[in-house]
Amino acid sequence: MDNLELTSYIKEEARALGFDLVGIAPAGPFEETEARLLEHIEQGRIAGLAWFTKERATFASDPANLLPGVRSIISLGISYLQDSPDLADSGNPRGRVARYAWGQDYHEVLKAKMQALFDKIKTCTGAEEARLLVDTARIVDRAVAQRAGLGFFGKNTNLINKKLGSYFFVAEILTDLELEYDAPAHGTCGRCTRCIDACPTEAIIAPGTVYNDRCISFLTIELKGSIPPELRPGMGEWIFGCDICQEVCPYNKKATPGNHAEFAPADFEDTAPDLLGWLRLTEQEETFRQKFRGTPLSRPKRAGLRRNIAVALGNRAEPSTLPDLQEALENETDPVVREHLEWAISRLNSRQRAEGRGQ
Ligand code: B12
Ligand code: SF4
Ligand code: SF4
Repeated sequence: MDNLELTSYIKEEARALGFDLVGIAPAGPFEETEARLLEHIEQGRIAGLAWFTKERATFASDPANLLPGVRSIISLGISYLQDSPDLADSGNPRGRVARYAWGQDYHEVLKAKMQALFDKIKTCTGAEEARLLVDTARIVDRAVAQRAGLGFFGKNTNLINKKLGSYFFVAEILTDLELEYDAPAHGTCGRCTRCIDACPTEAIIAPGTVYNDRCISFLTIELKGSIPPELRPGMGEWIFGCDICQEVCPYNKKATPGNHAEFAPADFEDTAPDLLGWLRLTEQEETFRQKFRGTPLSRPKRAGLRRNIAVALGNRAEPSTLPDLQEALENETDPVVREHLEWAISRLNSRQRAEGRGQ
């Protein structure tokens, strides 16, 4: 097979394995990316992720650090958007879970698909060496995907594909094979600023610049310990991740859902969970593990999820939830969760006092 035939074969096989997007980029250093990352770190915009150091940023900006002799990067994208039903009122307040976390852990799903693709490539080329990467932060997934033509950077920093919107994961295979390259993607948000205006914690401080430690995604998933009290009201009912800057995006309003079974929830009720039900469910380590095994929701651990549920209940501040919150507080031993439950109770009490004064 010549380069052109091999490139077409890889793209066909990638699509057959379920990838919605595939593009090939040359593997030279990402100099602009490095400059942006270093500036990001210097300005304190990635605070909270201890592993995100200048050394790592520099390493991540040259694919040859991961695979000496690398020539091409096969960039892959897969939609996680699902058609979803309107949920009936459950009686209890509901929380919200970001769409990317509705189904199975995407790292595992994508790794398996990439391995299957590389096995095919190996069979027909004899290629031995490759690196299969997804979300490792040892390479900047979005910068690679933009270079390979998968999408352009939105002002909310997400990569946008004109057909799929931004609800898609990206991953890549580094290889020493010589392939035919795609052109980088270009696109624009125009004068739209909906994501910047809608972000409830003002995490998007300028087009293309997100302050990590203000982002609800970081606060609910990555942050260990206490959530800064001044950011809690903005978190609304999000208990895992946040989709607001994507939900308001015009490109997502007309996006075609991938409806891949792996990213569909086992139960649609869990996409907007009954907060009191989940407060009870997460009381025991064993029930927590059974329920969330193999899903992204196991990441913040039981205490992290309970902490987030407490914030969401505090934001709803519904008087009917007070007995459950008090009972949870009596039985809770984790000091961080206790403090968030106390915060939720104090929000309920202030609301009741305010309503009492208004009568
Ligand atoms: C750290 C991280 C986070 C952090 C910081 C996010 C951030 N915006 O920086 C937190 C925890 C907040 C987070 C949140 C989310 N994340 Co995240 N995250 C990452 C991770 C591991 C590294 C990203 C990074 O390096 N950030 C630092 C900044 C400076 O880099 P960057 O935003 O990628 O931007 C670079 C380029 O893309 C470019 N660029 C970016 N924006 C713009 C804008 C303009 C105008 C220009 C010119 C250039 C440009 O410049 C930078 C350097 O080149 C990547 C995986 C990976 N290995 O790359 C996933 C990744 C970016 N996350 C992803 C997802 C799905 C999310 C969430 C949507 C999850 C959720 N629903 O809660 C949110 C989105 C929040 C948001 N608005 O960004 C996907 C994004 C897919 C996509 N279509 O864009 C990724 C790629 C994971 C994956 N493999 O699929 N994430
Ligand atoms: S994910 Fe939510 S908190 Fe983070 S930048 Fe987008 S809207 Fe803001
Ligand atoms: S909401 Fe508007 S500004 Fe934000 S990413 Fe989408 S098109 Fe761009």
